[in-house]
Amino acid sequence: MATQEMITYDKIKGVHNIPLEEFYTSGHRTCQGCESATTMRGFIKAAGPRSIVTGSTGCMYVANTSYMTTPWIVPWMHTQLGASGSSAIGMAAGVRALKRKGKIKDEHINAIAFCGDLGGGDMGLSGISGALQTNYDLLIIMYDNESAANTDIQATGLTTYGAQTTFTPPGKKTRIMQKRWKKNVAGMLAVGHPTCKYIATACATYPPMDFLNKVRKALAIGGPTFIHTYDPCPKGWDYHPRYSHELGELGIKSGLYPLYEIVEGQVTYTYDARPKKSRIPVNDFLSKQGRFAHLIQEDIDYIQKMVNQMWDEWEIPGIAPLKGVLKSK
Ligand SMILES: Cc1ncc(C[n+]2csc(CCOP(=O)(O)OP(=O)(O)O)c2C)c(N)n1
Ligand code: SF4
Ligand SMILES: [Mg+2]
Repeated sequence: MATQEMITYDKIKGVHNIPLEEFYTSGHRTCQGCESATTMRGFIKAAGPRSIVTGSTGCMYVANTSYMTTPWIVPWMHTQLGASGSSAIGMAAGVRALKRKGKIKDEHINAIAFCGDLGGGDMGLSGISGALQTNYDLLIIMYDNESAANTDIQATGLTTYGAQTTFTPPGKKTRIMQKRWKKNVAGMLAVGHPTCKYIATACATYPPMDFLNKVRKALAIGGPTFIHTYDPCPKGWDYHPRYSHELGELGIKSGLYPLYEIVEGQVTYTYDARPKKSRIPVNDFLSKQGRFAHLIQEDIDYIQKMVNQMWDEWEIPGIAPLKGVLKSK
């Protein structure tokens, strides 16, 4: 059940349709080539000015609020590192109460909360789960740069296998310290939250317009919704800032980052990596980043094997890590 009048948006068909108005403007201090900043700029462009936003601690808080300045043009609040879910509920409940009491006009207001992969995917997972079980109109965006970037690139549950971080330095005795497979946050939330109206994964710049339209779709559907974005980070991933867009595209085309949306239990692949020929070798993605420079062929083969398994053997490829049902005994 929607909690306020629904909003409609036009589909953004090409670059000429992208709104010119900016609500995340200049004046931030993110690194050159920061894809998470593009995610911020994009989601609020797609959502428009009748939006309120909270963001949990991380690069997208610290670099965007230095020295008492901010690039946010819409009302924006900082929330505690693990609190994106609860702050989303608070915002949506506040909007509902103010309208009920006649204190604000009865018009649609978007409640959007964002969090990083550590803040949302690890620390704040329970709060997000709670938010997705409400009937509030809210959207949570988890921007995933695959590390606790703001505190100098520590591994999180979403860091790609094998990556060098300050928590997982490659050594002489142990070549690989990051031995966990990336946590499947969007898939986990999708299979466990029947109240959640829309779940998607996205990348700010690939395929063009896709992320913007996913944000619009989520907001138009209302209900609790969730989007996980894959955000190349030049500092943490160790590459020249000019290649951020290219790395996002390579991550998706290699099959490492499944791109899809789920509406009412129905999956649509935005980039269909199920056919083998649509997947490029994972090494085309890995070899362009310093964080994987220590990998040897054996490690690359292992990552390729795991990615192939995800697309060829999972019951719902790239989303639900089950391989089917065994005959009962
Ligand atoms: C409860 C709590 N623990 C630790 C910190 C220190 N801290 C601030 S930002 C951050 C990393 C956040 O990582 P992520 O959510 O992935 O966002 P990113 O920095 O990558 O943008 C940490 C550990 C904090 N602010 N609050
Ligand atoms: S460290 Fe990464 S996520 Fe943080 S501002 Fe720089 S590029 Fe963006
Ligand atoms: Mg992060």
